Amino acid sequence: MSVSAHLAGEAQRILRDNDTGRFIKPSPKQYPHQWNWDAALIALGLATFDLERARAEVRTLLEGQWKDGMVPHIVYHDGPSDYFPTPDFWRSERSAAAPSVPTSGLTQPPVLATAVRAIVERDPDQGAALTFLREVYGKLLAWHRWFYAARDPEGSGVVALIHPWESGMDNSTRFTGALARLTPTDVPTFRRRDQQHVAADERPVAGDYERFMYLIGLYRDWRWDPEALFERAPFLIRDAFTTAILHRANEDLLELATSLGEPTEEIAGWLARTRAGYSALWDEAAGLYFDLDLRAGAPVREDTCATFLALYAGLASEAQAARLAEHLRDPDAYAPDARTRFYLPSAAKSSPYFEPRRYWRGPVWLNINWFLVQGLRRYGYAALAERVVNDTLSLVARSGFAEYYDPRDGSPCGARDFSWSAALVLELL
Ligand code: 9WN
Repeated sequence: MSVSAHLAGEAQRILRDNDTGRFIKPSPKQYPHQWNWDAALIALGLATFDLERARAEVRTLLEGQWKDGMVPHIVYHDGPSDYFPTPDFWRSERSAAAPSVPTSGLTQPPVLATAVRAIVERDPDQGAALTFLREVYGKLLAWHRWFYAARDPEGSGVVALIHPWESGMDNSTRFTGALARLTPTDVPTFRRRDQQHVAADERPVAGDYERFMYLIGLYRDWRWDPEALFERAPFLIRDAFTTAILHRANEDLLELATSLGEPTEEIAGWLARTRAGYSALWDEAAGLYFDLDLRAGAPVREDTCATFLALYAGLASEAQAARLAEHLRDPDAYAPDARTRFYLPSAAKSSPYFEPRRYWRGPVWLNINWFLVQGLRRYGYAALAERVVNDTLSLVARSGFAEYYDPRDGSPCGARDFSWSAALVLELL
């Protein structure tokens, strides 16, 4: 059997093993509920071999959609487990917009419309594909509308996060400054459960967790009301990463609208708004995109993998793309050298905060590699894209489908048999 056939078989097995019957868990033990961008990435992978299962994953995630359009970051279909926070920590029911199934009160990067487009386009039965699309289209549109209304009420074109978890890159070095400025008071009592399955030095530090819980405590007291959150959240960052994913998802949504004969003006308006606003994040001297910390009133001058998502979204000019590609080839920043052997460290090696095994502060994540490959191909950097594909496949071949990897030696970190690692390898093969 070829290496590719073996990897594909293993990847499919992991997705099947993590399938609860209703949704696919991100990993066997560490994450027993349905997560938002995990479900979208998993659906993309499923769409390579089981379209019906891919459609089911999308439908199940959308069961958690709030009445105001938000698709939450965790859906607790089966109630509490040994994962913390449990539903009673979120108290989503304090919002009149919450659905009947318990959920978190935050959202996550909106990859879903991109996955739906792949599911629709790959279906040889276009009649069935359009029936599915009609079922979910309005829900995707409502979610994107919510993003612009709730997280960009000022119309800047760049959506803001109220919690690091919304980025999916929880303890990224780009949040270190904003988290350090918080003074957690009246933190609800909590006990971390994440270190029961994963080594403590591969997880966020105690100070970060305390701040994650402090923010949740505040927001549930404000009944998860989007207006209050945008006005009062002590953590409010206009995020280059989520905005790039949203922009790309809007390109896909526009295509889907066209195939249904639905109006496209509103989506075209969002695309124009983000295209205009995103350029304000570019720092010409650094040659990088930086988030904007609205509470500090200053750019977040941290060099992380988030900067490359502008390629995935087509938001960079040719000249900006060339600067980003140059940066990718710089061994002091991201390129493999004596210190690291694999693309793409999640934070630049030059960052004082770089930690090669600690979660989003240095390890390689396969979803980020997948976004990067799409972006490099989009701008014609084929050789660099192939290098990232090769690194991704060698990581998996040597260390299995881990949640993340140490970029120095490729050893596995975090959870094992991780669903999106499996799904995206299927996409890349
Ligand atoms: C909090 C499920 C999720 C991913 C995130 C990743 C991690 C959760 C946690 O796991 O976050 O949402 O408990 O650490 O950071 O990107 O969606 O795989």
